[in-house]
Amino acid sequence: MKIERIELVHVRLPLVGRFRTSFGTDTGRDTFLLRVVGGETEGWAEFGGDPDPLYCSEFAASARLALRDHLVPRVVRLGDVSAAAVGPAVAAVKGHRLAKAVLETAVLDAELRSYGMSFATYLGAVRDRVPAGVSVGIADSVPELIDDVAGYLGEGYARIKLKIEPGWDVEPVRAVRAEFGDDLPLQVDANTAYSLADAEHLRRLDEFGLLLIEQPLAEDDLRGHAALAGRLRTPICLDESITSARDAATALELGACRVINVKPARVGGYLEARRVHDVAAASGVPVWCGGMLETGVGRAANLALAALPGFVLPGDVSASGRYYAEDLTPPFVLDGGHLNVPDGPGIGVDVLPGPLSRHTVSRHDLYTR
Ligand code: OSB
Ligand code: MG
Repeated sequence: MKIERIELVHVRLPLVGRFRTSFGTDTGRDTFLLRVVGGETEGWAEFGGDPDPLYCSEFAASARLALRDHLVPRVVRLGDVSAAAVGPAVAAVKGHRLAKAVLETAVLDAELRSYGMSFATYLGAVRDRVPAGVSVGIADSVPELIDDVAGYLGEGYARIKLKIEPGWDVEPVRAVRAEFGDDLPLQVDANTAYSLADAEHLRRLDEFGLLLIEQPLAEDDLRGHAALAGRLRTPICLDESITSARDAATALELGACRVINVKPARVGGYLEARRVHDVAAASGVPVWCGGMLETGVGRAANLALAALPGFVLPGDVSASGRYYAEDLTPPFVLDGGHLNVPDGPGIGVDVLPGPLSRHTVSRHDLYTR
């Protein structure tokens, strides 16, 4: 494919409710879409980060610069561009995985649309629907949290993840267990808010039969996670720490985790995400698909990934309505606690012009031929 144009569309959508984590509170999603036009085809992808470097070091403005000055020129220079060639072309640029991911994904969408293949087929999906989990933010009080969880369970969500932080951990988990019972698939996510000195405190979570505790310690503390794993019965799952398939292999070798949250953006794209899946599967380690509050554009591709055989736990891939009153694509809706995996060409959904224009802040060309 010869690339004719790469356009960056800055979008901003209000969230239906605020989303609080140990690192901040979001009331909206402020990100950008990349549109790659080539020959007879075009592809879309969503940047999987935020305006602030609080979840990871990258942020929207850093990604725009990385794309404009370093990644797009290297890819366009290839002439005939394929998704498989994007990674090697940008490998000399250190880091900037979220920026690399959005570029590779947009090229992949364009490429797959040109020959009518879905992401699901391309990646090796083995399911046409996946169970939906939901990530529940920190609430102002335990009764409000119980209301939030009850609402999601009423909608049919198959698994609940509670965001935790010091001061909001044992009590909310105890209350959710007391209200909804021991059979509810339940897990927690700390987003790096603890230190190894909290090991005894975190051990108090063991009595609640959680599926896992996600990223309790700093992202670069694999040794600490391995030490903590020796003191907890609850399996440790890593999110922020895993930025590549090599990281995954290292973390498993060190005993730093027993489960991996795979986020395509965090590892540099869907091709590397599949390699993370393969590394975990080779060790019999379960993985699940994480989320970054994506619009339908990012969600569609995540659903295809979540349909791979090693994704044996429900992911943070929820219905559009959990995030947005109006999505940028036809909304993803729950069907018996599941979401259907798109089977149309590329990501399998189209960006809707009306919603896109209502939520667009600005558009810029990063490249025109
Ligand atoms: O740590 O998994 C996380 C959202 C933004 C940034 C980081 C995380 C999350 C979530 C929500 O937990 C996942 C989602 O529903 O998209
Ligand atoms: Mg997480």
